Amino acid sequence: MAVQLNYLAPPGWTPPNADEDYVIVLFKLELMPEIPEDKFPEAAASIAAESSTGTWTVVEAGPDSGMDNADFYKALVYDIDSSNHLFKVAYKAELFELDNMSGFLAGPVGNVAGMKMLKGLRICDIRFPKKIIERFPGPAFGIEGVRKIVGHSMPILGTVPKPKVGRTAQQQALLARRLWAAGDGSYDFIKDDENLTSLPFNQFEERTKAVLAVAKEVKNKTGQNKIYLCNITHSDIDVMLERANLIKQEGGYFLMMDVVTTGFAAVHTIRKKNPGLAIHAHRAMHGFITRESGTGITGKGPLQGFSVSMLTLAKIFRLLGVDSLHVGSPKSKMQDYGESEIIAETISSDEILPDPKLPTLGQKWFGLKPVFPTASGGLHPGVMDTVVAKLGQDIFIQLGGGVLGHPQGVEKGVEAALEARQAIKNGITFDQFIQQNPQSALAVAISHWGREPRIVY
Ligand code: CAP
Ligand code: MG
Repeated sequence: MAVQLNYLAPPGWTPPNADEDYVIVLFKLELMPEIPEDKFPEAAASIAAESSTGTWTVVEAGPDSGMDNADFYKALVYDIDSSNHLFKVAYKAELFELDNMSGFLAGPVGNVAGMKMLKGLRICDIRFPKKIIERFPGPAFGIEGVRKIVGHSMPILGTVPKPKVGRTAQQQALLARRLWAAGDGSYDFIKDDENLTSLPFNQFEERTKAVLAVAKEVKNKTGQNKIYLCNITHSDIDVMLERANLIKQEGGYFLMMDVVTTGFAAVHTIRKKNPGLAIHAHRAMHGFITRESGTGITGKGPLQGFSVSMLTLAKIFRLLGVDSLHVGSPKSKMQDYGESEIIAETISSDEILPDPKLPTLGQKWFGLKPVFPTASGGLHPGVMDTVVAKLGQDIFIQLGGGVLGHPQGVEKGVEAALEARQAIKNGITFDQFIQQNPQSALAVAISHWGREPRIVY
């Protein structure tokens, strides 16, 4: 006997008690041009089947076939928006091993993107239920914990050395000293660039010791904690742990890792086994996964390819336990279609509702600690007011070129960023500030870069 399971929910069905019991995935698909439009619901059902309990054909359904469980645990397509090719799929939480992110992703983000009928497919969002959320560690520090380390409640400012790679370990320590001594001395962090790991001319161990020695020196002098986001990224998790241990031993507070290139298992393991450091998550490579160039990115219109939204990845990294995460930014050099604001709120609040402008599902976090959003990419002091207005005060702002490229030098770059932060805090617009302080470092920065990002060709 063979049975065809039905992966389409009856009209009007919604998953009962979804926030406890169901994973909801919001898909958008683009069929190959030769597939008739009326096949859309069938295609959606095939995605639900392949990503839960089914396959491409009817299979044997005898007493020992497991078909009864397959029917019980099958995912269901519901809330179909035929005109925009959007649909939701509800998966019972117990279809998955509840604490296994890599196993879970093999379902909804598994084989489906390879299916021949598809010209494009996007995972717009995943809404996780309590049963899964409570099985993940989440951030060890979260926003409150990181605030305790930095000791203030303003946006947290820092710089990645540019050139991206070039300085020796000792030269980087010199730069750290200059950044932390500039202005009133309140600049917060220095961060390694993503491709600076342990290179022949700038070795991880020497750099860590040298930069953290400067941080210690500043602490002894001023009492302020300074942050070094020290890049432990490696494809061998044991090496990353050794590096994390060295940071701890040298008195550091944070490690940095590239969470996409190292992978979900690495982030989960480092969260569990690192010696009590906060985790800063850089997201190099994400554009190859998250980027969609079609107008369908906003929900309406066609897709050009296959992607998983950054919003989805950001939720996963919060579950796995990073403390700060790059989320993009308004006025950055990278593509941003308004998603950075939604991501920032999603990772930093306990509940967010679906957004009316982009295809999203919202999320309830059931007390899991929140993550600091990090704004970066072509930012300079002249855009900081917009960044804070859109992403909030609880934010890391990274200015690489936007500090090191100040026409009057690095110290003036820091000063400009600190002036911008102070103006925002005092509720003074940048125009007012410049009028009152025409010779200031911020005035020079704005006359050099303006109030918009530079498009990089
Ligand atoms: C920024 C940066 C960051 C990107 C990452 C860079 O430097 O160091 O890696 O911002 O992008 O190398 O480009 P600038 P995102 O400040 O000089 O641009 O935060 O979007 O992941
Ligand atoms: Mg970088």
